[in-house]
Amino acid sequence: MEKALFLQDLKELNIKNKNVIDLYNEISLLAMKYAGDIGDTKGKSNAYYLSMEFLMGRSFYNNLMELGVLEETKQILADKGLDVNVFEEIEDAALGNGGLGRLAACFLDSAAGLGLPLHGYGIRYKYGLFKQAIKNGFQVELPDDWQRFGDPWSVRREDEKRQIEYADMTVTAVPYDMPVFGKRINYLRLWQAEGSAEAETISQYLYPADDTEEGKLLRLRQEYFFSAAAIGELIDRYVKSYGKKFDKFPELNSIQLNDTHPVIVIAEFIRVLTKTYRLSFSQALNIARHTFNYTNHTVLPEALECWKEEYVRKILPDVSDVLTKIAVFADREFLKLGCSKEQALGMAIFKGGNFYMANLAVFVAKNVNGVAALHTQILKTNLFATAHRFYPDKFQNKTNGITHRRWLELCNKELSALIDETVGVGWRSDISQLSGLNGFTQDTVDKFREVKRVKKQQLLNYIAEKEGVSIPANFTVFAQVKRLHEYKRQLMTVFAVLELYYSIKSGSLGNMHPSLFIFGAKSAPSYKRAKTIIKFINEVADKINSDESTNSVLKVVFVRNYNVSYAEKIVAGADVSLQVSTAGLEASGTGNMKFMMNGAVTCGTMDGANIEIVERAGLENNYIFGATVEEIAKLKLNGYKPMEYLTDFAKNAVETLIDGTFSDGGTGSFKELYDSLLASDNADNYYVLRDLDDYFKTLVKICEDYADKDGFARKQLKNVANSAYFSSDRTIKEYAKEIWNI
Ligand code: 26W
Repeated sequence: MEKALFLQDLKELNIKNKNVIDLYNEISLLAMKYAGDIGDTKGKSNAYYLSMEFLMGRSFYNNLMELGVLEETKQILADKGLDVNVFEEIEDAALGNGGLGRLAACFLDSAAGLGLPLHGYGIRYKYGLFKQAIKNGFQVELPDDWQRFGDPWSVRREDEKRQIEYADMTVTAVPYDMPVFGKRINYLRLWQAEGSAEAETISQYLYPADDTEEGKLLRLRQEYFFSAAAIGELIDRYVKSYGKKFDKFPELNSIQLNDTHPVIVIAEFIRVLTKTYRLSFSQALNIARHTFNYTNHTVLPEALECWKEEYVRKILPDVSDVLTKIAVFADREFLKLGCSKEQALGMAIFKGGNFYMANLAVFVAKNVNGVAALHTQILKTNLFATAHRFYPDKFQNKTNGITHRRWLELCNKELSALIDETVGVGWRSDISQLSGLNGFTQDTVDKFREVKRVKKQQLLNYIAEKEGVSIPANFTVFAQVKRLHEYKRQLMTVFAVLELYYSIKSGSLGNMHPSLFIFGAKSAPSYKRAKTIIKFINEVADKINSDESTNSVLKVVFVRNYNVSYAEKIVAGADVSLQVSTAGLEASGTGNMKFMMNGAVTCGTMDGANIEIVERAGLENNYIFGATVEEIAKLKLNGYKPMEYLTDFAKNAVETLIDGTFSDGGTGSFKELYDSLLASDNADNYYVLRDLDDYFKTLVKICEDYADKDGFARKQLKNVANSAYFSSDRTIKEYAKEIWNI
C-alpha cells in the first residue's frame, strides 16, 4: 500500500456537495488504486475455498484498517468536516445467510493476515440476504440491492470470463475480484452469470426458496455454475504452467469444499480430466482424492443435500454419468474393504434414485473435518460412523474461529487499546499473546469495566436510534443474536424471560438487577414456525416494555435487520452471550466466540464450541445449564414427556401462546407452536421444556452475581484473556499445516 500517495490524494479530495455514496466510491477507489497487487500464485502451493456464501459485511472500515490507513483517513476527513461514521449508511454485502458464510469471510481475512495463499471462489449475487423489516411484529423480507451503493472494492475481469455448459443453456461466468488485504493480498473471485435473461437468474438470488421444484433446480444450477467456473480456471492455469500431466495438481491446489454445496465440483473435475485431457477415470478419481477436502457444518437432516439423479441428468447429463461412475467405484471399494451390505448402504453415494452429496464428499475427500470437537465426535460416531470405521484417517477436527481484526480490533478499539496497554501490541499479529491478560491487576479490572460501560452505552444509543427503545445504562445486557431456528431455541429464551417477568410481578423475585434481553434474528422466508417465533418475541417485548410496574428492571428488544454491522456493536456492548441450542445440534457456533473475545460471559448449553469456550475460560467464569448430548440420547431412548417438566411458572409462560395474552394476528400460528411443544406426537423435538427451568434458574443466578460488579467483570475479563484459541488465525494455521500444506 502506497500510503503516502493515498493520503496525499485524500487530502486533496474535494468533498463539497458530494453525497455519501459518491464519497464512499471515490475514497474506496482511491484505496484500491494504491493498495498494490494480488500476491503471485505461480509455482506455489495455494489453497482455494469454494463456498456458496461469503458474508463479508461492510468492507470500507475493515479494508482501510487492513491497509493501515483507517486512523489517518478519519483524521483527514474530520479536518474536512466529515465524520467517517457517515459511511455506516453503506450497507453490508450480505452474500450469505450466517454461519458458514461468515466463517468463510473470517477465513479469508485470517489467511491474508497470516500471509498464507488462500483464495475464495463464490457467486456474485445481485441480491444478497434479504433486508428484514418488522410490520406488526411480523418479519417482512425486502430485497438487498447492495450494488446500488456501487461496488468499488471489486474489479470486473471481462478478459477471464468462461462459458458454463448446461444441457439446456450456455451461461457466461464473468469473474469479479475482491482483494483480501493483510500481510499479503489474496483474492475472492465471485462469478456473475451473464449471456441471457435466463442465464442471469443463476446469480440473481442467494439461496432461492428451496421449497419449490424450480427453486431446487435453480440451486443445483448455482452450485454447478460457480464451482465449474472455479475448477475450470484452476485446471487451465495448471495446464498452462505444467502441461497435461496432472500428477502435480494436488500438491499445488488444495481445494476446501465449504459444506456440500460445491461438492458437485468433484464430478466436474473428473469430467474435464477424462473428457478433455483423456485421463482414465481411475487416474482422474485418484487425483481428485488428493485434491479435495470437505468441511461439514451441520448434522441436521434437512441441511444434508441430496439430488435426484433425474434432476442432474436433466441439466448436466455428463456430470450425472460421472457421479454414477464414482458411486459404482465406491461400492466396489466398500466391498473390497469387507463392508457388509448395510454398511455399504450407509456410505452409498447413490441410492433410491438420489445422489447423496455428503457421502460423495466423504468418499472422495482426502480430509473431512467437523467444526468443533463435539461436532467432529458426532460425525465419527454418528453421522459418518461407518465411513469413519473404514477410513479413520480422513477425519479430523478443526474448531472454528473468528477474525480478531474485525471482531476485536475494528469493533472494539477501546478494549484493543486496553489490551495494548496491558500486554503490549504484539497480540494484534500474534493473537496467542492475549493470554498475558490472565495476570490482570485490579487496575486492569477497573479499566475493563469502564471500557464495557462505554461500549454498552454506544450500543444502547444505537438501539435507541434504530429501534426507538431507550434503555438506562445500568441494565445488564443479555443477547441472543443468530439465525432463527428451532434448534437454537430462541423460544426457550422468551419463555424464560416471561418467567422472570411473572416472578417480578408476583414479588417472588427480590431485587432483580435491571436486565435487557436483546434478540436479533432473521428467519428463512419459507420457515413458518421460525417466523411465528419472531412474532411472539415482538409481542412479548411490547407487553413487557410497556408494563410500568416492571419495566424499570426488565426490558426486551428485537433488533431489526440483524447483520454483520449490527453484530459488531452488540458483541462489544453485551454482558451475557446466550448460546442455548439443544445439545448436539449446533455444530460449533461462531457468535459465541465473538462475544467471548469482547468480554461477555456465556450462558449456554454444553453444545458446539461452548464446550471449548468453557474449557479455556473456566466453568467458574461462565454459566452452563441444560441436558447434555448423553442425557438427550437417554431421553430419546426412554421416551420424553415434556409435560413432566412443566413447572407452574413455566406453565404460565407457555400457556400465553393460547390464553389470549398475545395476538398472532389471527393466524393461529401461536396455537400451532404450542401444539408443537405439547400436543404433537414427537412433541418438543428440541427439548425446550426439559431445559427451561434450568435456564430460568441460571438467569436468576446471573442477575444475582451481576450485583457484584467487580467479580462479574473479572469473569468477563477471564473470557477475553482466554479467547485467543477462537481467533481464526489459529484455525487457519491448523488448516494450512494439517490439511492444505501451504
Ligand atoms: C436448517 C438450518 C440450517 C441451515 C443451513 C443449518 C445449517 C445450514 C448450513 C448448511 C450450514 C451452516 O451454516 N452451519 C453452521 O456453520 C457454522 C460455521 O461452521 C457453525 O458455527 C454453526 O454451528 C452451523 O450451524
